[in-house]
Amino acid sequence: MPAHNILSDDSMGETKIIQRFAEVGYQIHPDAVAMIKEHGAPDKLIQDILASLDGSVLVVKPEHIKSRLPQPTYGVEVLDALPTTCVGNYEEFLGYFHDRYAKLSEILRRRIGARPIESINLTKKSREEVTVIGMVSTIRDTSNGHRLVELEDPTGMIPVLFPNNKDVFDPSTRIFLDEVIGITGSLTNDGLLIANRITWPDIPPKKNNRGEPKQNSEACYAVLISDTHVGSNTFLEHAWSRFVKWLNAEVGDDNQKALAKRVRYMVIAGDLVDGIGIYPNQEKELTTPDIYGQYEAAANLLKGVPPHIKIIISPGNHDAVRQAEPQPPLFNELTTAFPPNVTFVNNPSLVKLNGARILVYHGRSLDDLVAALPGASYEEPDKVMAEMLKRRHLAPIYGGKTTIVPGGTDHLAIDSVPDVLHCGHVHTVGISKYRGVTLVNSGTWQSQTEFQKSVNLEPVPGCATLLDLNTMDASVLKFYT
Ligand code: D5M
Ligand code: FE
Ligand code: ZN
Repeated sequence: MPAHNILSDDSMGETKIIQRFAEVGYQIHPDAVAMIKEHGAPDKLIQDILASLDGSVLVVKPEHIKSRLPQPTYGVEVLDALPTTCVGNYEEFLGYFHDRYAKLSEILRRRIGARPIESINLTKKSREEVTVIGMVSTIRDTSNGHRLVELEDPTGMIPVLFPNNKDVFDPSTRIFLDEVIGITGSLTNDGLLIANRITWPDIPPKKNNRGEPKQNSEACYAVLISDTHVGSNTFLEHAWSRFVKWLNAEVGDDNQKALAKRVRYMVIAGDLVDGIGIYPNQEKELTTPDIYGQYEAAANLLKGVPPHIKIIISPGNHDAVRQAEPQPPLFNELTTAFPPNVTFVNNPSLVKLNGARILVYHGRSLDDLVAALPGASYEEPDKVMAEMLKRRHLAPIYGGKTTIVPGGTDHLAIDSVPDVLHCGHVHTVGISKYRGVTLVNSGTWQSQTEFQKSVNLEPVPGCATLLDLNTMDASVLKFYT
């Protein structure tokens, strides 16, 4: 006799399920048992199935169960919104940094006990180990080779010394100005904190970041792409049309076709078009030298995607919206030709697809991070993306190539942990997991431009990333040979 599960009144064991059907004269296929077992309300489901069966049925099969389950709908939920206006004045800058501090210090505080800087300055007890959380306001090297960092919080400021004879943190990483960190160390009599340990806000170490159960248990995929650069003469039309054929299940073996039919979403992480006047002499490399024409061409390409696939488009630095981040969605006047299955969102944007939370960010800050982090490279963009999660910020370096709109809110702080972080911009492909979060840089559909050649950028074009929205596992599909 199976024990009754006191933790959940809804759960039902296999034996019980088989018994329920046997009592009324039916056998049941093991796959059908598994489907009932996984269901949230098995009792009601069984009643429903039994009521639907006619006398001709001997064995209850998965299709009998399926016919009683609600047909899944594949919606797009956009979880963020942008402020309507921003002047860029002093108060807004102040508000922006206050918000950054508030969000990131809260995340740190949940992980480590810490004291306000003011209380430390008042006590100035020597040799006691203390922890403070603050925003980095200055970084400099002292004449004898130590590193001196000033940390600020709303109560005050404290100088922190990183002795050059001690590895306080991994030498492959760096502290950036304006980031919020925790420092544990000992205080000297004159109020200097000698750092022993540094803590970044980071994300929880174990995979259990997914808050909600999957919405549909049937196989469901998203294709993640980026940087199509439509309008450029280096746009790879041939690779694109192979991709579209694949999505329409017109190519490949039966397995490939079955897989393609399970794709419900396409997410484009910016640089949909090549734009106008983005880099010197760009006009010589455009097939469509008109911005409206470029978006119209992009719309026509997307009309080839099966209409049941929901397409989410976030802008990038080549798109015709403001450059400073967060960028608003593409304006209506640019999007009239697009099919109805397209949703335009901000850059960055958090979208929920089939219960999975995808943080989409074009990735301008990757340029700043690659330049600043020792060992970082364009060949492994996903490794650099992990730094964003570690710092809980999409653009941890302020004042580089990435310009940020100083609205009162820091929209680039990663305040809730996504299931997937999807970027583009660097035109290379990288997939990995960081503490259970899937990192994807989805590459480009543009071959190397003259400009990229001059800066030694070797793109990885014609790839789409296939993301399983049940497991969050990602793999690369190649359409360019
Ligand atoms: O950016 C594609 C890639 O090219 C991205 O990694 C940045 C790099 N890039 C863009 N502009 C420059 C300059 N001026 N110097 C060096 N590298 C650059 P995209 O946004 O598609 O143009
Ligand atoms: Fe690009
Ligand atoms: Zn870009």
